[in-house]
Amino acid sequence: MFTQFVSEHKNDLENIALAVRLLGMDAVLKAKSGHVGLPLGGAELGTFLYFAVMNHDAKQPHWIDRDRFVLSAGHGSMLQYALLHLARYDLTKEDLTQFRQLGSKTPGHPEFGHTAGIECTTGPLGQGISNAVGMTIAERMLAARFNDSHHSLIDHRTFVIAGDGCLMEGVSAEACSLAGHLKLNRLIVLYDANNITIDGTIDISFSENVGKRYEAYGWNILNADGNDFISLAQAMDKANHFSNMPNGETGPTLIICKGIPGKGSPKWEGKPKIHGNPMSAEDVIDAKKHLGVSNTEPFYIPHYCIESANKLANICAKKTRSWFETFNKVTSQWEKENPEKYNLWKNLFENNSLKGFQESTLNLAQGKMATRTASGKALCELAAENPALVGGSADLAGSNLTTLPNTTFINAKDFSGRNIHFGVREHGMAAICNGITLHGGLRAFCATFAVFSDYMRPAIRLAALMKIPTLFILTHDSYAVGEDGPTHQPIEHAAALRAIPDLNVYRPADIVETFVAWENAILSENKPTALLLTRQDLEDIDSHLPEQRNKDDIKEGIKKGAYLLKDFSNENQAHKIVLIAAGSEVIIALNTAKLLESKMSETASGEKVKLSVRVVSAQAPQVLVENPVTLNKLVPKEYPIYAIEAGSPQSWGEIVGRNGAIFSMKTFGSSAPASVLAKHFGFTPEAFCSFVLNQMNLR
Ligand SMILES: Cc1ncc(C[n+]2csc(CCOP(=O)(O)OP(=O)(O)O)c2C)c(N)n1
Repeated sequence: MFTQFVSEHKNDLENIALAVRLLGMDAVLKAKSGHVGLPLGGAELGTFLYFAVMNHDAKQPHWIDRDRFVLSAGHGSMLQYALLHLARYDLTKEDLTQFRQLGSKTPGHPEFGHTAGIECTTGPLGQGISNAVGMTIAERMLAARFNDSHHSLIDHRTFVIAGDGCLMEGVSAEACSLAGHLKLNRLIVLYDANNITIDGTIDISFSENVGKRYEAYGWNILNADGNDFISLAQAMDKANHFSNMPNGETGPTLIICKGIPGKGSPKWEGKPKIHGNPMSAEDVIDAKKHLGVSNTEPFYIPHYCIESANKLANICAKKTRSWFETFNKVTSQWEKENPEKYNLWKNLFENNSLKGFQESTLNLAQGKMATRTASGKALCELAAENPALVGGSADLAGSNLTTLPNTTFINAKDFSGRNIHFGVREHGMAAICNGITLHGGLRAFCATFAVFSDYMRPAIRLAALMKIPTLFILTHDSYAVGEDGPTHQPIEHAAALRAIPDLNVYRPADIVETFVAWENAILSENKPTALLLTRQDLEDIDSHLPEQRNKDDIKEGIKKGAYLLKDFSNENQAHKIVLIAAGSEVIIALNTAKLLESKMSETASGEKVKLSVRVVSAQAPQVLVENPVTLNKLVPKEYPIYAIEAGSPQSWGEIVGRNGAIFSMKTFGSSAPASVLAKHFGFTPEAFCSFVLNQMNLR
């Protein structure tokens, strides 16, 4: 089918590839930076996908059943920008002239949410291809929910262009291994095997047989000449055959495309240096002449190239129209005969926001328990209301408490479940979950021990950068992991996560705070959330207060980062101080306040002093510092402020200022029972009390 199409339209495709090369060279030259290697060497790969293979429509860039395309080799962004422009997406020639300039639609690497037609932000190598695995999983899960023997409303492929760099990265190995295991035959990767990376030819560091490695993952391996449309089409016909097989029959496909780096530039063809930006203005003019274009004016595209692009883009758009005709027919039938499916479709695709808890559920959130247990309960409650929620853990489901009830784990043959076994692949898991969320229709959660968030960090960062609400559940959040020792006890992780812009990081102190954190996470539409949760049981804070907290205060508190748990006692003459804490240390702060208030303290000169203590619970100290009004109200500068957290101190400096101090951890943890470690590291009311008194020169 593709071979026939390409034979019929070979001239048009060649014209478009020519335009891609011209635009790529001009944009990189004008920007004086960027990567011209891919627009030159990969012009045929991109043109082939956008104009001969994919079902997509520039006028409907969010059409749910469009084929997804991921430029995993994001440094070659000008390849994609040129293709989007030629395919008539909302990207003008003027936009291309602004390549890499401030505020342009054509930033250095493709950015999701910024430029029409960009499915995900790429550039950190290996992430894009891993996102694509997630998109393919999402497609299969949605297909299992909506397709029947008569109609396939969800029926698309996910295509990737990846280079040597992407396939060297560990994250791609994790994700592609799972893709093979799940036999994701709708994933088709065009591997631009051009033998070069930045430092030279790949033989300096990369000598395995990539095809054999992917074959071992369970992929189909095909070969093609990356600069020859017919060769590409022949391979794609086979890949397409694989992708049409039923679930569980065959794996994804890797087409190893041997191409010539820098093709089109007589000076740079085949040279490793072409990866970056070596072409001078003269080199560009020479290349244009070599390509048969005598008008060397910057950004000039011959009219025949535009005509070819328009012609093939029109053919493409027709497929979208026919999908909508089927869609209208099928859904009006569902509306009458299958309201469950009809409502599910509406729920997943038309109501953008997910649902929070029923008020009554929040009231039931009571009792002593680990916040991971509270999280498990919250997740189950929310999953019952939100069919979009899907996900799992990196082989720690029993510890992270993330398995959804009343549903199954997906497997190669059956994607109707909502649980996913990611295996021990944290980085791949996080990137895959971003892909699931990016796909649309589903919201992914994933889980592991907090200490291993380091393994997921690049993907968590990208979720924040893309402003997508993927959920990261991170349990076992302190030294209180206990006997497993320092390798498993997070220290700097909370602070490191809080340092990521646009990531909601919540460290709840008990069951109610956990429920409220979960609700916020679910209602977030444009920020990912990381939940830091305890392994150990925590007291229900209400049981330590004279009266129950007001749920609205907690809800408001999470939005502003903190809320008041206990105010100063009314005693006149007392010295006022504020204690502030997050997570498992909140209860310590509360009990410390009681201790401090229960006795008279003494200055060095023997003067008696009475302390009056306010306690603030700060699930998100990084949010609190962004809300100066709340910060000043809850923790006024005029009082000494003492923070406590079983982790690195960095989150609290701005809050306590120079008049306060932070009780934290500056060493790794240790292997021992949690209760022993609590005493050893001083996370007890008695030790914190001594710390505070000491700081105030009191006894
Ligand atoms: C995680 C990560 N590490 C390093 C880089 C910097 N970098 C950008 S492109 C590149 C080489 C990529 O080689 P390849 O994928 O073969 O692309 P080609 O040279 O063929 O364009 C590197 C190391 C990056 N973008 N991401």
